[in-house]
Amino acid sequence: MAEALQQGEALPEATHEDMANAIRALAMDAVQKADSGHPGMPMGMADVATVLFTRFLKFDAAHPEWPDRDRFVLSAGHGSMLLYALLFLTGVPDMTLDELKRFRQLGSRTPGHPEYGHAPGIETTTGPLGQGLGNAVGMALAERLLNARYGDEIVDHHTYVIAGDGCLMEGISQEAISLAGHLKLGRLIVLFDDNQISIDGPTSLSVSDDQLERFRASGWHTAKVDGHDPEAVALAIQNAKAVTDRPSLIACRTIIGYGAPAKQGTAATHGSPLGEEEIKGARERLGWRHARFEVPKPILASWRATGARNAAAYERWQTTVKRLDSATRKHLTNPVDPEVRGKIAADVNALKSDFSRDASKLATRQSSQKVLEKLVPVVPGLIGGSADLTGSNSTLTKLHTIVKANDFSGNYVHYGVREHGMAAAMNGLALHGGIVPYGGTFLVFSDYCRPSIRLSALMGKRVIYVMTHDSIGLGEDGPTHQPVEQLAALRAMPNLNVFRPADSVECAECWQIALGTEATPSILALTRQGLPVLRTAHTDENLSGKGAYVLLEPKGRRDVTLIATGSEVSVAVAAAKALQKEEIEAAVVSMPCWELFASQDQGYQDAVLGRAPRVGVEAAIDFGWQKWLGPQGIFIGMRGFGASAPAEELYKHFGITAAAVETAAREVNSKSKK
Ligand SMILES: Cc1ncc(C[n+]2csc(CCOP(=O)(O)OP(=O)(O)O)c2C)c(N)n1
Repeated sequence: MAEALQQGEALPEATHEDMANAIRALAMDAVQKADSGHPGMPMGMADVATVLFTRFLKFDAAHPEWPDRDRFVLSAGHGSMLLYALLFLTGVPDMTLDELKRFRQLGSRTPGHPEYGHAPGIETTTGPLGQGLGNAVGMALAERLLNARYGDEIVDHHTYVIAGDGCLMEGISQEAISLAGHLKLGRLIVLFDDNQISIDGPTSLSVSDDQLERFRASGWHTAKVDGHDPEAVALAIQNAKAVTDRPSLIACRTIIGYGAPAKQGTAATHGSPLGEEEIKGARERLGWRHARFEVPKPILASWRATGARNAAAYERWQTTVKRLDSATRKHLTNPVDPEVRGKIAADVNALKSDFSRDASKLATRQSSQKVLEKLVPVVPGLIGGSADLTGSNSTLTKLHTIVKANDFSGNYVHYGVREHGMAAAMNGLALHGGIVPYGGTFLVFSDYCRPSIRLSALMGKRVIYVMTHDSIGLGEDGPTHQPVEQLAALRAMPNLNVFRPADSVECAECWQIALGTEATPSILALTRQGLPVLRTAHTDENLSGKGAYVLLEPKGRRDVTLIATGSEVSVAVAAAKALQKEEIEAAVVSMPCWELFASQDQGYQDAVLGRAPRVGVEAAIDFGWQKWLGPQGIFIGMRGFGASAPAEELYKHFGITAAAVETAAREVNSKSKK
């Protein structure tokens, strides 16, 4: 048991070694108690982390949400006990010794890998290797963007990352490193746990990169140190901080499982408990004579002093920030406050009214651009971008200026052809706070972003993915570029709103929802091809907000319900009109967001879907559609990959036409009468 500290008690200062060993002991003990986990990395990086926290990291354990704190990202998330031990030792509220004892147990704040939101000080969810590094690039970018807006007195901090061999082997690391180097993110400092071990054994089994050369080639400052020499580590961090025009990599040569007598330096320490014998030996070797989970008073006191080291700086910052007017101050942490929400609603309604009167066809990607033209000045911290498809995604407006390495006053990022890096960076931008990121690519390349989209969803962050060219409707680029299974795959992901607006009016509504939804990321699946306006009668109500609604209701009975999304809603409307001539009364349900519709009460769902037999229309595969169509329903859509041809021909070729919908409607209608 850690002994309770009395306030003001004078205790001798603990040595660096003692403080680092406290991390090692807690990691060994917690992993052993849980009977699973990764002791090797926390034991190996304990020295580096101790130097970083005791001498450099600007944070205040009593106020872990301080917006101007340095960010610490544990990209090598399997080493979660390193982070949990640091948070406990420095005195972050909620991270108690009991939580360490409940490592990896249900409902604890200490799950197997660090999960954002489980305790303050966990800056991001890590575990999928490389993602933390990608997030950190976004955080470091956020810092510069907000610094350009708020000034040095309000925003002036560093982003530190611990990344392992695994993080650097992952492809995403290349995108992240390259983007950070290009943007010259000088306040990003990566501490590479250069222990030359991964799960299968020595890294020489699978990699021979010269990591320093690799980072240097992307414009980074690099250094190499003995990760068990605290002075060398401190000097390297100090030097890295002095290099302000480039991000820094410090390769810290460490011994995985440092202190474990038989296992240190081997993959055996990576992901399994060390075992009682080995732990006993490690305690002896490290000179740690204390019981399990015991941190002696002087050592804990030194750690707590580290946690309180910046208390005065925090107070000073609080005084400074009070000088800002209240709206600007609020936007630093909450860019879409109620006032901004009100402005968005007013602008969206004005736009919807304009759109509803416009007879010309417009692709939803273009409608989206028009929405952005209105909202860019309204939403503080709205940062756009695209992975080199700016013109195609229509993500840039006349009101944007470009973010550049030496000028962060802009609000649009050319992410380059780095979809995965963009998505991970957008997570970092959102996690940092003060920023609402959106970024574009083709919907088919959502697959390239998917691991990061999953983390936006898991963490519950407002990241807006503008994914255009959302079906065979993109035409001639062919099946490599035509998404068919992506909508279903994205809809399978929990806590992700997948929007597929049918026209400009719905597009404006979907943007409004995406911007107003703080704890859920959004996909806006938008067309390349022009679409007619279907919502010709203006209403202030955001009909897309319920996920689906009746767009066209027959006057009398309903013989059939046609359910469609996006570009196929107009196909359904055409079919409904044709069916009426045959006295088949068809309702059309537009369903821009399955997830929001599924969250409505049963009464609303029943009212919208009705009792008549159903036909679904979407230029994608049918996976998931049964939920809405029932066993008797018919789906009109794709059965396999697309083809290269003009869009209109493709719709005919694949049988996604009003005529096909009419035939299906006749069939379900006559079956229901039998
Ligand atoms: C994307 C991804 N792939 C695979 C894994 C499984 N995994 C966890 S740790 C690890 C090895 C990491 O090696 P290294 O970064 O050197 O960590 P160390 O052995 O030094 O702790 C692997 C393959 C993962 N967590 N994420």
